[in-house]
Amino acid sequence: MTRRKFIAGNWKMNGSVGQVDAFGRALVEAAPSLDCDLAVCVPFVYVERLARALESTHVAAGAQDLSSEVDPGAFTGEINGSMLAECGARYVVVGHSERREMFGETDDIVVAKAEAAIAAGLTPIVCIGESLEQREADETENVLARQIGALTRGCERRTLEAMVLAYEPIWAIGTGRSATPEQAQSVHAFVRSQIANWDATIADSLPILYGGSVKPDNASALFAGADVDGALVGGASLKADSFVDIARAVI
Ligand code: G2H
Repeated sequence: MTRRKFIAGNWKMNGSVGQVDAFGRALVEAAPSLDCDLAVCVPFVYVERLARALESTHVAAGAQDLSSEVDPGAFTGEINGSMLAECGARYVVVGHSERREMFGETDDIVVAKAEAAIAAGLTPIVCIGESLEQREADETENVLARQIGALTRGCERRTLEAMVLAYEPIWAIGTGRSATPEQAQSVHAFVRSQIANWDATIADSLPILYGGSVKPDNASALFAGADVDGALVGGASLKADSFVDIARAVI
């Protein structure tokens, strides 16, 4: 199956009103020439503003987290998927390694958040990946198999059919040290085979993004991998120019 490439930005805890407005203006201009799916996941407070700025384009706005609680209630500080959808979000990053590591998100929480996203009509971009210690100990495939197993066991079928996966080796995140195209393709093929063991049809259509120091100068080599369906881009998504250049690297 031919999978359309998908480039998603993850601004992390960066940005300002001015930056959102400038990004929106640049993308309105560039979007007609970009032949791929696109999304930009920004801090909660900017989602609505970005969604409005991009409404004339095929570029979606998204968030970087959501509550695992679906219904409104006494959950101080939490934001649920319906609120994000009402503000114009179409995607939400779930289980980024920064949330797993710094905020104690377990595989079970990641499953619950992916389910909550789907319940609200959002597409979850679910992140998986190994640390440097795990890679050096030859544990990469075990770690990924555990993370994927949690998803295939815990998620409903409709969630797995709709989700996007992002493979982000933790050692490549924000370090300037990307995985090589060969490393990325080999892990993506493994990830797809793990999903195929559970359901070959879903594995075939599942978008698997690569994340970790993707930049305009390494994007096209990464995208050449048969199982690399695009990228989740952090630092290089903060400027419209580099985000657009990455999207132009799609073959
Ligand atoms: C990995 C990625 C975005 P960066 O976290 O999710 O960030 O491209 O800055 O490594």
